This record gives sequence, structure tokens and C-alpha cells, in this order.
Amino acid sequence: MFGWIRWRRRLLFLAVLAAAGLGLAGIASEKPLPARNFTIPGFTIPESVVADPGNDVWYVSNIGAGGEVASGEIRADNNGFISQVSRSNGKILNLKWAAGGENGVNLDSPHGLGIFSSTLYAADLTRIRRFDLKTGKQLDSVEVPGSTFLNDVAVDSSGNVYVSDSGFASPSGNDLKVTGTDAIWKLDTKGKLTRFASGVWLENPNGLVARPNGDIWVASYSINQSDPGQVFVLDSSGKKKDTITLPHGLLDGLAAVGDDIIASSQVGKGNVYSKRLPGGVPVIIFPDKIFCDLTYDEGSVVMLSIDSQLLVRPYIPNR
Ligand SMILES: [Ca+2]
Ligand SMILES: [Ca+2]
Repeated sequence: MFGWIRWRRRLLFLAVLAAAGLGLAGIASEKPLPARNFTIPGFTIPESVVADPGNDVWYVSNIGAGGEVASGEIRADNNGFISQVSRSNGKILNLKWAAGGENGVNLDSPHGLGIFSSTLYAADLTRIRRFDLKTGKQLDSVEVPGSTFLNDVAVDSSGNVYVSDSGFASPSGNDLKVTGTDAIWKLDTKGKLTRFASGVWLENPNGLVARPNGDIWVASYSINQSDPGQVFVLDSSGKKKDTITLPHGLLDGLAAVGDDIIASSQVGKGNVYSKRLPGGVPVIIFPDKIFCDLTYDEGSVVMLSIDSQLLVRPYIPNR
């Protein structure tokens, strides 16, 4: 999501051009869903989406007004919220299913979301916040010591929760400041928090996927190197064992379709790529949008765009 700042610059550039006349995996539903094609407006700087097939909904994190777009800041302003959306018909069921300042909820600028059992996890600046999936009630929050920009969340099949710290901060409202706190944190099933992997070699880790074999995929935002994009494959002990290259960097969202990767990039004209492992062909699905996080859900890609829409499109890999 921190690509907002770059995007503002890009908008300025496009305006100049115009002026010149240049013109989840998860439990399968009992009944398969039809091909879905939705464009759903009404969010406030949405970042991330997670599917809850058991309840037939998506949860969408909203950073809230005054976040990145307006000020370049990502603030502890308690105006973040989480929306509940029907995954069958695309209707917003409850825009503020959980909202900062309401019903005892604290939520500043939530980014990544994850679900395990009856708990929803939200990465919120320097905390992992937990919610009761049935009620939206906040359970508790876990402070991640020394973190500066918690971003994505992934949950493995045992219920261990992984959270990326992108190693940024935006304390002054200006451009992002690199903090060097790059890490993947692990909150295990007993509630113990450890650094699963850490170091600037993670190059501003953003999107995460927990693989069935215990590997963790990490999309690198790599603010100092836009192209190509890198997805690091970490083994179950957090060691890097492979790097997958995508055409463009500034990667944000990351999802898996079997062994295939889907990633959103905030540079280049196309920004959602698919790459089968090994040696697949990258596929540009959207040529004209910038996406933050995304997920794959029963034949569809579900994406949050920088113009605050949730877009759902059939996943049709071009190969
Ligand atoms: Ca906020
Ligand atoms: Ca993200």
C-alpha cells in the first residue's frame, strides 16, 4: 500500500502528459460459485482481502480516511475498519463489521488479514489484532516489538500466523523512510512471537503465502529496486531456498493457485502477474490499474485497487 506515494507522483506525471495532449484457498463451498465479475466501490483506502468460504464472505481491511493518499502517513488514528462483503453477489453486507472507536475496537490502519478457525487476524502498524469471526468483537492485540510497518498476514494449516514487517515508516508525512526492520514474524499456536526471518535481504517484504509443504512465499516490495520483482521462497525454518523473478517489482499482493503465483505490482503498465512454477509465462491481467493486496478464491482473483474498489475477475491464466 505504500505505493500510494509513488502513485501520487505518477498521477502528476500522467496529468502532465494529458495536458501536453499525449493523450484462499480454504474450505470449498458445498455448491461451486459461478464465475464472478464484480466491481465494488465504497471502501476507504482498502488494502487487503481474505476469503471466509464457510460464511460465504470476504473481509476487507480499510486503512481509513487521511491515510497514505492524503498525507503520505499511515497513522495510529483509530479510524481503520474491516468490511464484510458477500462473495456470492458482491454486496457489502457490513461496511464497518469492526471499526476503530466503535464497540471497544482499536484499529488504526489495518493492512493484511488472515483467518484461522474462528479468529480473524489483522496486521495493524506494529500490532497483530485478533477478532472473533462470528461477532466482530476484538479479542486482543499482540505488540510486535521493534516493528515499523506490519503489512501482510499468512496463516499455515496448523494455525501459525506469519506477518511481514516491510521495514518502513512514514513519520513526517513525507516519503517513506527505510527503517531496516525487515522481518517475517511468526505467532505460533501457543501465542509465542518470534522472528521467523529477518534482515534487509528480505528487501521490504510485503505479500505472504504459507504453502502446504511449510514453505513461506514472500513478495518483495524492494523500494530501492523496482524491476524485476522478486518472490523469495523460505523453507520452514525461515532460510531462503529460492527466488522467483517476476517482470516488475514493488510487489504487494501475493496469492497461490496450486503451484502458480499471482502477484500485484505497483510498477509497469500491467500489474497482476501469474507465474507457474517452474518456468511459466507471466500474465498481465489488468493493464490500467494499480492494486494493493489480492487473493485467489474459487476461480476468481479478488483485488483492492488504489481507487478504493474491490474488483473480482475470473482467473484466466493466458497459457
Ligand atoms: Ca487509519
Ligand atoms: Ca500489502
